[in-house]
Amino acid sequence: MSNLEALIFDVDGTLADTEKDGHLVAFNMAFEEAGLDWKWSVELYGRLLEVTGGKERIKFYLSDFYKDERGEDFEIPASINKPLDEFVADLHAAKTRFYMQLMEEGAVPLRTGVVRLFNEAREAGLRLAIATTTTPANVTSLLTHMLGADAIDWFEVIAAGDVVPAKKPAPDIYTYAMEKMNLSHEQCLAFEDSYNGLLSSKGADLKTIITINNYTADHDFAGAELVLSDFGEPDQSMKVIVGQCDEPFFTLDCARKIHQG
Ligand code: XBP
Ligand code: MG
Repeated sequence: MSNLEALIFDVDGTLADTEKDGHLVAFNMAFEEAGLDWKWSVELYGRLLEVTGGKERIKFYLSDFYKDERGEDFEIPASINKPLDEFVADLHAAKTRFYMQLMEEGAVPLRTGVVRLFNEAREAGLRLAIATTTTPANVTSLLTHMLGADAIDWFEVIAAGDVVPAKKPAPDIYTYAMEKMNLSHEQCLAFEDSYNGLLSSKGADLKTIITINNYTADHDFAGAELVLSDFGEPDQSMKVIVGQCDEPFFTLDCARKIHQG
């Protein structure tokens, strides 16, 4: 068995609860700005999360939900007058702008234990990477506003968004990150929060640790090595839902045991 060399983190839902408090809010702001009378609820957004990628999610809404809600298919208003792909791309660009604004305002804090785990890993000389479906600018914005401008340099690779054509649940984004680091799956651990994320990391043969959140608590995590409520802190114990970790919070010791196990 190889040594553990790198930790690869998903972003949305794993590092922060960005779906409900960031992406959803930004989508609705973009719809309003575009003069559309769409307003996604927290519940509807949970169903839309089945499809990863913001542009893909807008199209999923139009193809699978719009008619049920409104009784008719969506037609691009004459005042907008663009092909669908361009309409969706422009709407999504506005959503990214609003999302970055929310990050600047500090709207979404990092989840319990995330900063501690980053620091512990850096002190131990482990390499860090990101493998996410979201737009690269969103990742930069979250990390710099929560951790400081130099935090981008903590990550050897930030694999994000359209850098690979097939988004999660395809394994491509993890494979891409490992190729960039010149590491094999046996030298890395993945951290995820969702079923689609786990399919992606497992598709890349990575041992995976899950931290659940409100949107993903009932997902099927068969195949994950460990399922946790969060990473915990010395004064804030995590809950171990599946698997074994003897400490009250997730440490590198625990990560190494999982990797070797
Ligand atoms: C989560 C996603 C993303 C975001 C939206 O990715 O599916 O689509 O919801 O981001 P992950 P964009 O959990 O892999 O971080 O609108 O920028 O696509
Ligand atoms: Mg996620």
